[in-house]
Amino acid sequence: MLKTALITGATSGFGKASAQRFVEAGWRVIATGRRAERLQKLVDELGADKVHPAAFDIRDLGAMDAALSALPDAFKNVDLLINNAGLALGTAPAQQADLEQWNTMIDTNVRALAALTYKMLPSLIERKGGIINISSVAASYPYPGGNVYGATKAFVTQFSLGLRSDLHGTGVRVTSYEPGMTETEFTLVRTKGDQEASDKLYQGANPMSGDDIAQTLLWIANLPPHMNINRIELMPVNQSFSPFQVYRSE
Ligand code: NDP
Ligand code: 8X3
Repeated sequence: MLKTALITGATSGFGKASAQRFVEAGWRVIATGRRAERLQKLVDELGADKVHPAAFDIRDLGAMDAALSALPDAFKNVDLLINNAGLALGTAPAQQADLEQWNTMIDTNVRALAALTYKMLPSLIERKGGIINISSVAASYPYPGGNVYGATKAFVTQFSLGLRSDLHGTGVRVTSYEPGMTETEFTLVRTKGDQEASDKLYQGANPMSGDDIAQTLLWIANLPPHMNINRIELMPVNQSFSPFQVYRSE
């Protein structure tokens, strides 16, 4: 029987590559994001019987409800929720940051993710489905300018582990997926469209790609149903850890 994945943030990066990989592997995909034309491209590429586009701003809970109510019969039974839509905004230290940017990250990465999960739980429990929450290495390793972004991802990781506890005995699997540097539109969004800054960050680093991420997400989804990956952390080989910073007075 065909399985169905609801993948948020499927217009770009991890989400788009995952929609492609999952459909290629025989899944149906509900693909969400604000950019409707990009979702339509996925439908054109992968087929209307395999991809259902749901264009809405994930922070708009009314639009989320409407999109869930409008799912066609063939896409109604969701087996896997991939909570991927998210963003970082800014790299300034907290004392110089923009409060609006903080609110946008909290509304998208935390509030919307929690709301969609809440709304999907009854059907995921009924189907013994799965949830993969896209967290980040930023959840565990603080870095200058990571402030609220890292904190939103720490929420995602801890929420995932809490869900594991609450869903004990239901058969529902939950994974906190915590990647490091991956070249997508992430840095372009973070820097408000600074292509040069994005290129500079990834240049020579051999970062992971959206498709690398998609392949591992598919691997997790296809594991035998008695196995649960609680947390998984990935980095490109060229990324690792640095020493603590130490401020020295004169
Ligand atoms: P992209 O910017 O390439 O993709 C982000 C996706 O999120 C887009 O499809 C975008 O869709 C969607 N999205 C953002 N805001 C909203 C919104 N308000 N409503 C609906 N959809 C929204 O970045 P990535 O693929 O890299 O990021 C995917 C996830 O991975 C994010 O949660 C990110 O934090 C996380 N991550 C990324 C890492 C990296 O190095 N790239 C590393 C670790 C984690 P649209 O704009 O069309 O609405
Ligand atoms: C994205 C990875 O290191 O840029 O979550 O915060 S990082």
